[in-house]
Order: sequence, then structure tokens, then C-alpha cells
Amino acid sequence: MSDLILHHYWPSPFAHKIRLALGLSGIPWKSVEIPRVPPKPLLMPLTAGYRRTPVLQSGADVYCDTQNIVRALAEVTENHQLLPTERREKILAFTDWVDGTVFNLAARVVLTSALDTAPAEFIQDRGGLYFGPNWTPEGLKSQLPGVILQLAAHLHSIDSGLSGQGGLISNELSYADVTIAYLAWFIRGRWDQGPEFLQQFANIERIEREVHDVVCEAYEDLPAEDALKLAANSESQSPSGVTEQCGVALKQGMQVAIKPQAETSDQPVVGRLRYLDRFRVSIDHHAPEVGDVVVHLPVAGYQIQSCE
Ligand SMILES: N[C@@H](CCC(=O)N[C@@H](CS)C(=O)NCC(=O)O)C(=O)O
Repeated sequence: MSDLILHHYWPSPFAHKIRLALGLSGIPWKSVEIPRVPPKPLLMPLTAGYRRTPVLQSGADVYCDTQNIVRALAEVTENHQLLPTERREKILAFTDWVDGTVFNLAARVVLTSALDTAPAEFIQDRGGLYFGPNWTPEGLKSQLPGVILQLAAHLHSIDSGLSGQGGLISNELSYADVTIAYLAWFIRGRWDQGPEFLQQFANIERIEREVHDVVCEAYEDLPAEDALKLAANSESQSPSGVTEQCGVALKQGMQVAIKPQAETSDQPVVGRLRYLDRFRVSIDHHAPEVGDVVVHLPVAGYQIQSCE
């Protein structure tokens, strides 16, 4: 297995989720810090234009999106603590809902409370990413009480699903618990009323504590240029081939564009289709800085379109 390199910045909640996941599994990793807003000139050659955070690199294989990264961690390291095989799909369904619905509400609360203090460039960028092109500061402010109520309703149901001990899915902490922990970490650290708000959810606070207590941080810093060189000197270890699926005419080698299904300002990732199954889509990508790499995205939550 080649070194696992996380391209991230420290305040990113989704990156925090992967840092916790790596820590809980005891997997050592290399840390490349990337900018919080574009341009990201030392990331783009690797990702074919995917600009979100984090990205996991293993040699010439580049995994985008945290759901996909967690699946890849289990495959590449053969460590199944995060996603025990028999409970994997249940955990991923729960975490997909948290990352989409629940995180989006938390991001609305955090962004609304930062409207008058965060740099305008940051607010503009994140507004477009999370709320589409038609969001306004006034709209966010007027919806805030209703958004807090929705967030509290979802957290109440997660909290009641947790018993007095153990994780959400079993006695062992899993990726489901890591997901609860990153969400609580985000709400606590980025919203001034977060610590008080979270006191309503004693079980969530317990999981947040237990996950953070148990992780060991085994990382080393790596300059971004070295990560690019490493990709250039490696070959992808991932498979190729397109699994036939009912109603889908995509073929290996076709030029495709892939972007999040939601209304966002993300640019599509474009490349030749190399691999497709029920969960993952991979494209071949070439850039002078990295040579040939393979960029992997999840199928669920992304729109894959032929450009031919
Ligand atoms: N669905 C993505 C969402 C990732 C995401 O939205 N990350 C935030 C940071 S926490 C982001 O990319 N912000 C914009 C940026 O970093 O350029 C995932 O699970 O990885």
C-alpha cells in the first residue's frame, strides 16, 4: 500500500471526519494543507477540477468525497473497523443522510451566524456551494429560527437512537459514530451558541467525547509538490471496466462530466470513463504535473453525464 495522503485544511468539518476515521482505525497518513477557497493550483492537477475538501491520494489514485474515501480506506488498508462488512450499507445510509440533510442545516446556522464577521469572499463562495445561486443573506437570516428547529429535531432523533453506552450501530465505535462526532465538533466550534445547544443531546456529546478520546493522530506533514511528484512516479492500482446497469448506456472510454446532484456552483469533473459499478465512478485523467492519474467519485449524490 502506498502512503495515504490527505489534502485538507484543519478547520474543514468533512476533513475532520476523515481525520477522525483515520485516527480511529490507527492508519498513519500524510497531511497536505490546501487553501480554504480557490484557486487551489496544487490540488487541481490531481483531481481534474474537483475542488471540495478533503481529497485522499494513494499514489496515482485520487479519491474524492468522504463517503467514497471511507469505502476506499477499507479497501486499500483492509481495515474494517469503520465499516464492518455486515453493517456497511446501513452505516453508509445513515452517514449519507447526516452529511446531506443534517450537515446542510448545521452549515446554514454556522454561515448565518458568520455573515457579518467572516471574509466576504468566503461567505460568497460557501453560499454558492451549499445553497445554490439564489441565496441571499436576508433569506438566511429570516429562516434561521426554523433551521435551528429542524436541526434540533434531527439531533433529537439521533440522540434517542443512541443508548447509554456503545456506538450507534454496535458496541464498537464505527464510521456512524465518527460522523456524529464531526457534526458535533462543527456545531460546537463554529457557532457561538453551539456548546449550549449541544447540551440538549447528552448521548451525542458522549459519542463526540469518546471518538475524540480514542483517536490517535499519526500524521506527518508533506509539501504539496511532493504529493504531485509521488503521483507522477506511481501507477494506479485501481480496476477498470463498466458494469452494465439497467437503462444506462455509458461505456468505458466515453468522455463524461460528473458533478454533485444538488444545486451548487461546483464545476464538473471531466474525463474518460474508466470504471463504474453501483457505488463508484472513476475517470482517467492526465495533467503535466502528475502524469496519468485516476480520479474516483461516488455514484450516489453525483450526476454522471456523457459528453459525446
Ligand atoms: N460531499 C462532500 C462534501 C465536502 C465539502 O463540502 N467540504 C467542504 C469543506 S468542509 C468544502 O469542500 N468546502 C469548499 C472548499 O473546501 O473548497 C464530501 O463528503 O466530501
